Amino acid sequence: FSNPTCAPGRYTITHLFEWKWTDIADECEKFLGPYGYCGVQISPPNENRVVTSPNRPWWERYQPVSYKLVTRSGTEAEFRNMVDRCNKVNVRIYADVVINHMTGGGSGSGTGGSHYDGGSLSYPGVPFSSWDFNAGSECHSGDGDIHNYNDPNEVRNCRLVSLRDLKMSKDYVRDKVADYMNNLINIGVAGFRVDAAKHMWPGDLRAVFGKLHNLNTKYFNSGQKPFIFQEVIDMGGEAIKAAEYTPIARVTNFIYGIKIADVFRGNNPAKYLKNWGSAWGMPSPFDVVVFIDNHDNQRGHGGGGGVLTHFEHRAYKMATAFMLAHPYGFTRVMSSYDWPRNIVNGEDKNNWYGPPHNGDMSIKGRSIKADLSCGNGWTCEHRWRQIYNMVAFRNLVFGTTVNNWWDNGNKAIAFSRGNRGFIVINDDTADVNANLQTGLPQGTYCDVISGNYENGACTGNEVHVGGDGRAHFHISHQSEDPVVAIHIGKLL
Ligand code: LAG
Ligand code: CA
Repeated sequence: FSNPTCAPGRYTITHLFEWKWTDIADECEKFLGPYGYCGVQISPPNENRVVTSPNRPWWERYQPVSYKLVTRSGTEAEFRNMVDRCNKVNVRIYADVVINHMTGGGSGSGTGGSHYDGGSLSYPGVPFSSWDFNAGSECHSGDGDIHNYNDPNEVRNCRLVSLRDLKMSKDYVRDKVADYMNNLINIGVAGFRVDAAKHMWPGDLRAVFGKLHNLNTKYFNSGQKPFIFQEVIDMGGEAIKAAEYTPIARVTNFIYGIKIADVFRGNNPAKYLKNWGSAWGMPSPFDVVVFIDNHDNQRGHGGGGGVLTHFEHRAYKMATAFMLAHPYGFTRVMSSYDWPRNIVNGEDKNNWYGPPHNGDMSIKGRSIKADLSCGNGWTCEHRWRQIYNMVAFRNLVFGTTVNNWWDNGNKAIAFSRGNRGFIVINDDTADVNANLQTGLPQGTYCDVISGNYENGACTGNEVHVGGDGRAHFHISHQSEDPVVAIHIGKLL
């Protein structure tokens, strides 16, 4: 399950957090396909609890009510249409599956009209009843909630923030979950982000994944398995380790964004990135999905703050450029919406804010500006030139290694990817003014950070590589984008 199921030549996904299915379908055709993205991680597609206090927070989607495909993102028909249209332009859909638990306490109806009662553990839309949940015989924490992250049994059998914990050791539960995932596979999704994987036993996950069909041959070669990445938050200090899950499928690497934030905030000189990867205590590159931030830690949820986000755009763009230029891991670009941050005593009081919406609370579509960026409250980091051009860079240099490493002994670095691409990043407090070995063939290249290569001309800075492979780089430390990236696809 660790092989990304991208179409050939594509190596990065983007998380279109809280987007509508109709918008994603359009985005696949107009942007993600043409600009070389592999796929989209979508918000959970199954029916969830409708939370009105606060009013429709993003996190209501992490409280499943049933596996019907009806959410704020759209109907089942819209979902099917999106999957079909995206696959047709070689863009894959990766579904976020919430299978560890159902809702918290309370009762009501979900986004698809199904009834739920978290008090009596009744979910007729599946159906699940009290037999299907962990209880006192499995969870020994006293109040039924998770408190002690040093006790693996408690983390896996008790309730995460009071969410009703499914008894995944039961065949019936395994079957219902596998049926849901197989329904998505049959519709044409290419894989899954498995929510809260740390809160499920590796053996139970292995059993569920073992029931999964191969991908739909309407879009994929026969015999292809879904790509699975398990959300395991392992920062090193707890009983449960990512290594328990990597033999099953990939895991999300949360240490990555923390360490990268440290570097691009200038707290750890960039020169140390020379041996970035497993030497930094991180898993094998083939076992991980890497990202600068995700929908949780960008707002202080899910164990964390401290990561760079679109709010710190300068450092964020540098960090993302490094991530996409470096071969370590399978890359995911976060795509966010804006919200009015209100940090009081280190906590964002508005971290629950849902997506941009209309008066009736339906999700607002994104609008597109002349420079390809988004409006209507959508941040669309995946449409920032400094980011989408590095997605193309990554596609172009795939399979090469890091060569021609250079650093100034401090916070400015440069490296090539084989003889196909070269990047210089100046995170220092002085200009970079240097003649560097790029490893590239002689020619005039277009810097894809400062501009685009359009109709045979470069709208940004040109870089002249001589017959000896050397080129001169001047990067002001005051630049909004103190990065230059060139590759053989943009040779003038
Ligand atoms: C995840 N990964 O393991 C998701 O990435 C994360 O976004 C989910 O939590 C979590 N697991 C459960 O799927 C989010 C919010 C929580 C929220 C939860 C359920 O970070 O804050 O809890 O979704 O909606 C909310 C309230 C809690 C309350 C709970 C149950 O914040 O105070 O106890 O609902 O009513
Ligand atoms: Ca559990």
